[in-house]
Amino acid sequence: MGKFWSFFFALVPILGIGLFVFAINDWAPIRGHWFPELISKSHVIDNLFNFIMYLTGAVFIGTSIVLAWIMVKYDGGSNKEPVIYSHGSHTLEVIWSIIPAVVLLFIAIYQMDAWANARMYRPTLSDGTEMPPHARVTGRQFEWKIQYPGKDGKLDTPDDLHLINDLHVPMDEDIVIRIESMDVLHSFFLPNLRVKQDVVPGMQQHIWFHAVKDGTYDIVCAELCGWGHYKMKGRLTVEPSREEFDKWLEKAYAEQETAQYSLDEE
Ligand SMILES: [Cu+2]
Repeated sequence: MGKFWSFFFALVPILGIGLFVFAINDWAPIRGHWFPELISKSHVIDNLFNFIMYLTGAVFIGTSIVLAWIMVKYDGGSNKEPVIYSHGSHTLEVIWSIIPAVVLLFIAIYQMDAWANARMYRPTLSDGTEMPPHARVTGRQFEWKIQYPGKDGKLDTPDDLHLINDLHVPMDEDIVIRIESMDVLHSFFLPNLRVKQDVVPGMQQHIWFHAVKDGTYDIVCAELCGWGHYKMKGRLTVEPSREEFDKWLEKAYAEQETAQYSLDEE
């Protein structure tokens, strides 16, 4: 009977690993539970994620095999050898402290690239100055207000375009976005670009990315910010070129002006 329980508990890692294999390969019945399509030029986040996952995965499989083997080998029902009391092994303890310390140190150094890319290397213009924001995204309960600088390239001037939940950017360009909050903590999350940043009230922060595929993608809030948090989602449209983006901007601005005009008429 002891053997039954040994195998029963060994099912936990087996099912756990199975779940991962199904999710990574996008097999039924757990389709769509892995990363969404990557459209960022930089693969640094995915590489870091995969590295840590395969490392911890290997440790998990190794310890699970040892655990199952110990349960079978020292099963009380079939093992008639007398029990040995051990007070531990100093050498073993030193070894299993040093190995994780070295691994953690390695990860700490290995991830510096990802951190620097996301937080320190803000894209610059050809003359070396910081790239101005392409748009300002302001989170508030429960929507993303988006403000484009318009033709003059400056925010908070009369030719600005104001939209809700609708962010357009050109493809194959470095894009800087200024993010702010009007009320509580939100988190601006672009899953396909692997960009996620808490939006802190009172702070002006910048995020940047470089999309290499056009199309429409999700903007979501990744911070529980109130009862309507679930519906705080927007749309990111990556336009195939700068010309397409300019065309869209002109059209959207014209629409905004007509809308205001007819409102005054009434
Ligand atoms: Cu939110």
